[in-house]
Amino acid sequence: MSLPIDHLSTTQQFIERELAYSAHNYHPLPVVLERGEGVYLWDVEGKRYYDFLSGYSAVNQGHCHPKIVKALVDQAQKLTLTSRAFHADLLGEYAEYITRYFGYQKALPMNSGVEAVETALKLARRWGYDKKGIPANQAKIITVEGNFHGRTLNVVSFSTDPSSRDGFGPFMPGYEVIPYNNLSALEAALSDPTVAGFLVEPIQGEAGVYVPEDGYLARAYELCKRSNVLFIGDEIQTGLARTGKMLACDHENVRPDILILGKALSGGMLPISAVLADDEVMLCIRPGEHGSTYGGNPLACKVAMAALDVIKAESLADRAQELGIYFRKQLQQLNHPNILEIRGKGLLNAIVIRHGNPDAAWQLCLALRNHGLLAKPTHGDKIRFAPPLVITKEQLDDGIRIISESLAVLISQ
Ligand code: IF1
Repeated sequence: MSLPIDHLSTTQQFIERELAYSAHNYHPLPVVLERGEGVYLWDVEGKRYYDFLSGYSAVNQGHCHPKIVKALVDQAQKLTLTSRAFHADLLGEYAEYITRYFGYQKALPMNSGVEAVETALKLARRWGYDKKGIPANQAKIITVEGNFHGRTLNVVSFSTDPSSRDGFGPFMPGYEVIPYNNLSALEAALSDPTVAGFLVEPIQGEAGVYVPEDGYLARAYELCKRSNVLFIGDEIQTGLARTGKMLACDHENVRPDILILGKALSGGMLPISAVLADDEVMLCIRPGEHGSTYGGNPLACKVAMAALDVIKAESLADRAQELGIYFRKQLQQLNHPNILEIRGKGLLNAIVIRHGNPDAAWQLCLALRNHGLLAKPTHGDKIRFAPPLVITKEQLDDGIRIISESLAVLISQ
């Protein structure tokens, strides 16, 4: 017999309602959040948590950053959307701002991350035909195992994760998937003259914060250049200071031919993504050939400029770099028998836990929640730790204390 709904806890009531009316395409941790500020989140029962997921790195600037909120509110009262059928005053200003910020000639604004990935892939194909001279409909893009670039049918066509892909066929042709962090596989794949682009995450997020060997990106870039192939960097998750540099590719002084940004480009306010490239690539797409109703809207332009401003004004890349080194060192020093591996760069980190029990990472995340810290398990045995970059050393120490206390839950298993 099911209890009447008012017998359930507040949290449970919210969860039941969501399950009743919202599609079941996620399995969230049982916590219902209603407020955020900086590194903190509060649930509907008033309990406070450290956010160690940061909306998958969308809130690098911290929740509800006052400067970004102000930009949002001010612009929302003035003009939000015109469509690209007309010019709007802020697009030029924003495009100038973001291209100077990252050192590219042109920007193409989109909304979600995966739309920017799609845009980059279309650009690479078009460049392949117009500039490289690949015969019609034969352009190929190289991608890597363990990739995550979003959820559209095209992008899941080259996913190697069965839960992203299975049951969604038929799939888009034109992709070759090679092992990640493997330069000889890349070199072999690049020998095909129909290859237009190489799409890669500088650090793989979904795969469990998988950091390639030092030199991989730099050498991969060189190999691409040698074969006249575009290096396409998906920095949607790794970019915008998360890994201790403005871009993760900066660690190896690689400048992607096509750079893809999203997530923290709005600091969590609304979906804003962008593709950056030089004219030789970007101007291959001409009027009418690509676009989006919301892409480049005035509200997004204003919010993105504020979000980028905060990253520089608060030196978030340097903070991530320093605190990341400190965080991994402190975790190492716990010397915990149930932590098998600690990896990451800047404040994009993960631990691999010993798992006699396939549910261990989930149970650890429940324990972390009980102790006041929210993190997300991936692939059963990995937990990602990626707090907002505005976190202070004291708050990070407190987080480490919670992690250390919560790990005790694994000993009893
Ligand atoms: C989900 C992961 C993170 C991304 C990279 C493109 C996109 C993403 C490198 C697409 C999105 C998300 C989306 C979210 C889970 C999540 C995720 F665990 F799946 F891998 F962050 F780590 N490129 N990542 O990481 O961007 O279209 O979503 O704006 O899909 O459940 P989007």
